[in-house]
Amino acid sequence: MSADAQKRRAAAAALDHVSNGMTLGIGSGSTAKHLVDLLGEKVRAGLTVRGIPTSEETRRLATEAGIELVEPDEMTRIDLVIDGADEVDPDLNLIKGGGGAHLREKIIAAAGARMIVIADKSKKVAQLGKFPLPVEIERFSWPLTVQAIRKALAANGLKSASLKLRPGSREAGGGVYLTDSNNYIVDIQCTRIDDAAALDASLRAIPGVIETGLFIGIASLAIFGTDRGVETLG
Ligand code: ABF
Repeated sequence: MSADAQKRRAAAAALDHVSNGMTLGIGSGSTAKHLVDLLGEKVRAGLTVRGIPTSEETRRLATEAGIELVEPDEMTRIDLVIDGADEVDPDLNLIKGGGGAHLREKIIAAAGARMIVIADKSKKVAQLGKFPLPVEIERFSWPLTVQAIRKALAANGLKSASLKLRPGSREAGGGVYLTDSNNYIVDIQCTRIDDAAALDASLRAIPGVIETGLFIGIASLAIFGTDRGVETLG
C-alpha cells in the first residue's frame, strides 16, 4: 500500500473523533488534504462543523469542499485540531513545518482543546531530528538571526548541525521561500535532537525567530495509517 493510501486511512480514522457542532482546526499538507476531502463528504452528507484553516492552501481546499470557515480574527473555542507531521516521537512531540505552514499550525494547535496527528507510519520515529527542523524567521537582518541560531545550536550540543535558508519553488519563481506570513524559513539538519524542549526554548528566545517546527506537549493522540489499518499512539 502506498504512503498516500496510509495517509488517507489515518485521516478517515481521525474523523471518528469529529462530531456535530465542533469547531475544527484543519491542518496543512498532503495528509490534511485527505482530511479536507473526507470531511467535505461528511459535511455534504449533513455534518455541521466549522473549520479554521492553518494555511492559505487549506483555506482554498476547504472552501472548495464546502466546509464553513471561521475567519482568523474571530475569537472562538477550537474543539479539536487535526494535522499532519513530519516526525512523531514516542512522547507525541513533533517536528512540523516541512510544508512551511508551522507558524499558523502551531497557533491553532496550541489554542485547540485537543490535537490529533494524522500520518503515514513512516512518520513514527524513536527520536526526533532526522527530518530537518524548520524555523520561521523574520526577513529583516536574517543573517544575524541565522548567526544567533548557530550559537543556540552549539549551546545545545548541536554544533555540527547544518543550516539552509529554504529556497522558493520553481513555480513560485525561485528565490527564497516565503511563508503565508511573508517570513523566511531556515531548515536545520540536526540528525538527532536529544532535548527537544530545551532546543525549542533556546531557539524561541532569539528575537528574529518567529516559530520553530518543534511541537512539544501539544498533541494528545497520533493516528498512523498502515497497510493493515491504523495504529494509535497516546
Ligand atoms: C503539515 O504538513 C506540516 O506541518 C508537515 O510539515 C506536513 C506533513 O506532511 P504530509 O502530510 O504532506 O506528509 O502537517
